[in-house]
Amino acid sequence: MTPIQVGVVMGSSSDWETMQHAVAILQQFGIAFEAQVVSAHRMPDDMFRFAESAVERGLKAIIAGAGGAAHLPGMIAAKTPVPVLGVPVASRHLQGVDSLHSIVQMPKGVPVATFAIGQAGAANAALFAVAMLANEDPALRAKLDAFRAEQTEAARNMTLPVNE
Ligand code: RP5
Repeated sequence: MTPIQVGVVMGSSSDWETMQHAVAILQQFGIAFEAQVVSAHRMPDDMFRFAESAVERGLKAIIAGAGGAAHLPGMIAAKTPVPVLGVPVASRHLQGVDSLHSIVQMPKGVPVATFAIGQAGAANAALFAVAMLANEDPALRAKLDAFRAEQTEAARNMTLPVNE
């Protein structure tokens, strides 16, 4: 079995609607991953165990999504040198601006790569993880190139009602 390369964690099952878009990209590229709920506030000991074991379990990147007081990505980054990619989940009252600020404003020395709020951020975090892994994997790089080429073609084929 291929060893797990990417860990996907989120603060609540309510984040799945957003975070499934990260998982879909990892599946599309055939990346071995694990996905689970790890709440910074409701299960802090589990969060530390997850972060502390990331290196020995061979994780190359961790995609962490959270909403509101979104401390999960930053606290995981505080406990592991494995790169953490943070996804701000849109919150009910502040539409994810709170999540974005919570994730992006890390103190110097403990970085979290922070992506856009919501679905685009989740998908892009996974694409970023793929790009990192592709540095050491020519076959994966070829898949990423093909993905980009298809995307370019789709954009070129876009039409506007005014021209039809
Ligand atoms: C955060 O609180 C989670 O990441 C989630 O975005 C938010 C709300 O969680 P639930 O109350 O829906 O479980 O920790």
